[in-house]
This record gives sequence, C-alpha cells and structure tokens, in this order.
Amino acid sequence: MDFSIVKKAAFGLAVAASLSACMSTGPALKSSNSQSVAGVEARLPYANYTNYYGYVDQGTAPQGKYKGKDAYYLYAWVPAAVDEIGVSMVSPAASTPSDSDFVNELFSDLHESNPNTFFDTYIVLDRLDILDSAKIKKGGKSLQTLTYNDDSSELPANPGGQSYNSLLRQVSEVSNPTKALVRGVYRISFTSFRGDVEGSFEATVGTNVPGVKIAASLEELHKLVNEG
Ligand SMILES: [Ca+2]
Repeated sequence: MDFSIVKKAAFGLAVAASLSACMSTGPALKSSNSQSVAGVEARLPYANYTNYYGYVDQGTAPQGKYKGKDAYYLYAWVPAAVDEIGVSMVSPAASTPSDSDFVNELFSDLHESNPNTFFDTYIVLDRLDILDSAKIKKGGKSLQTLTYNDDSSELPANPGGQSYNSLLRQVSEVSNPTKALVRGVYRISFTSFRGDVEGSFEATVGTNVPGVKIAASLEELHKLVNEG
C-alpha cells in the first residue's frame, strides 16, 4: 500500500473540514498536520472525532496502577488502520454531550450536581493485542505504551486557570510492528499526579476514520462494536 497517498487523502479531507468550519474553530484537539493561512501556521482538525463523557466518584474502583497511582481505563475500538491518533482529556467536562457521544452512567447521575468537581488529568495511550472485533470481551494485554501527556496549553485551562488538561498525538510507524496504528483496541489510562482523581471529564479521540467507539470496559466495548 502506498501510505503517502492515504495520508494525502486524509490531509485533503482535513483541509476541507477546516475550511467548511468557517467561523468555528472546532474541537481543541487538533492533528499534527498544519496549514498556513495568511502567514499564520494553524493545526488542522482530525477528520473524525469521538467523545466520551465520564465521572469518577470517590467510590469508583480504580482499574489499575500507573507509576504507583490509581489508574482508570477507557478502551477505544479503531476499525481501520490510521495514520495518526490524537487523544485529549479535559476536567471538568465543559460541553454538553450530543446524541453521537458516549456517556457514562455516573456522568449522567453526578455531573449536573457537581459541575465544578475536577482533577488534574494525566493520560497514557497503549496499544492492546486485540485485533479481532469478535474477541474484544476475551481481553488482552498491552503490546506497547505509545505515548503519554500530563499538561497541554492547547486545551482550555481548568477552573483554577491552570493548563493541567492533557493532549497527546501518536503518528503511525508503519515499519515498526508495535507502533503501527492498525485496526484494534487501544487503551487510554488516566490518573493524576496532583491530587486524587475525582469529578467529571470529557475524553476525545481524533483519527482520519469514522466508527471509533469508546467504553469504560472491554465487555461494554464488545457490545458497542458487535451489537451496534
Ligand atoms: Ca495534567
């Protein structure tokens, strides 16, 4: 496969999406591709975005540990090979979920009464060894930690005015089997290195393919992917 052609096509789509956006600047999560407009270099949006709204309560059991801290997971199904994947996490959630967004039950129950409970996000992206959509619920292990991020000034600041929200991008390395962004399940681990994880968050995944789905467990992701 000629990868450069695929990449150019995705770039073209992103340019079209950017131009059609007109006045709106779109999601804060942008791709690594940029375009010069009137001498100003601006990052282009991804062609497709998937949003997940969640809430971590004091009673929410952590799913693992990351460098000694309690960690929570989100799982994303990416239905085709992608040239790049971007992930952002903002806390507290600042926007309202739309019909196409994935919304955790706890978010629906607790966000409205606790709109300002937030945490300092830290995200880690792993590729899991789950390639077959029919076997998602059987589980798998991490093949490779791809990248991570603590703080990004590209995202809106938290209510305290601090740029502590997280944004990462990973570009596919087609020649490296563990860093090629193939169809499969990716895990977003999140934690905090300043305080505890408590409050609402909005996670966004950007790619050049439609059909990315996000869930808080592999069982739930399995259902979303296989039962629509
Ligand atoms: Ca942070």
